[in-house]
Amino acid sequence: MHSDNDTPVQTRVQGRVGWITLHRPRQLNALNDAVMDALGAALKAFDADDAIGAIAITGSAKAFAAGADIDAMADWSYMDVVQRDFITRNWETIRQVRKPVLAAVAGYAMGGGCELALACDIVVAAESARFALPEIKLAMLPGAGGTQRLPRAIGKAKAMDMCLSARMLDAQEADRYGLVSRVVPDAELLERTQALAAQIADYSLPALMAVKASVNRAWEGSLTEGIAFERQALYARFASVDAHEGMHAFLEKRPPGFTHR
Ligand code: CO8
Repeated sequence: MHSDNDTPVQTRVQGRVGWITLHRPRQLNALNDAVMDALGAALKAFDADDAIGAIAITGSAKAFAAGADIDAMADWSYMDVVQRDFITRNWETIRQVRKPVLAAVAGYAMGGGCELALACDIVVAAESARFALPEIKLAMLPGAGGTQRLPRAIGKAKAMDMCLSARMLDAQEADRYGLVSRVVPDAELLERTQALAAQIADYSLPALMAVKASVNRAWEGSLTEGIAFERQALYARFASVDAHEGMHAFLEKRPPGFTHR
């Protein structure tokens, strides 16, 4: 019999989709080092696996993740945080994954849990999903990219409101503000995310990676730099057998047979 902490992250493969399920139910999937290490390892393994075309991260029906593990952090000193390389060691892994990463969010996505969703490429939210960056209540700050990604996602006015007042958004508000990609009924969350991930995983992988890298340029940099990056990514598509196959298949009114998936 395993305790919760023996399996803080569970993985499974469905078709070409690699699923990662956060599994610390008693702590609402609070993100401690064990969870983040296991999440980082699972992401790296799926990113390197030729049989996987897209990755999906989920939690439980009650919580995607309730944030960084407050119990673990409460007595850390500044030096503890610096020495364990608190953020870089795993949150940078999420940035380095080149395949599309989907978040399937039900229940609480708070603090680091909301930041984890923000770090994913597509967020599918169940009706029950709740998003907040409540770190201010702890005299902390959303330090896993939250103060940077949230304003980019929903604009400064809404982001300041969430970060300074700890305002919690329900799924419909999060959808309206652009924090999530789609809202689905709770009972359909995994099935709908699987269908979307499987659809994406069926496309040409180098094309998916090029699109992801280009959209991230828009997210991260200037328009001029982003346009230049996008142009090179587009030109590189013409060196790809899949792009020629995709266009010819359209002209010949048949499904494409991509070589690189
Ligand atoms: N850390 C540790 N334990 C937690 C956390 C957490 N973030 N959230 C919940 N738990 C534990 C509770 O202590 C409780 O444990 P116990 O049963 O032993 O008392 C158990 O989970 C169930 O929680 P509740 O009884 O509180 O459940 P409720 O349904 O009443 O409330 C809430 C659910 C609203 C989600 C509530 O638990 C809550 O407010 N949690 C804290 C949310 C929060 O403040 N998150 C931000 C944390 S700070 C942060 O994320 C910093 C990010 C920057 C660095 C990121 C690096 C990873």
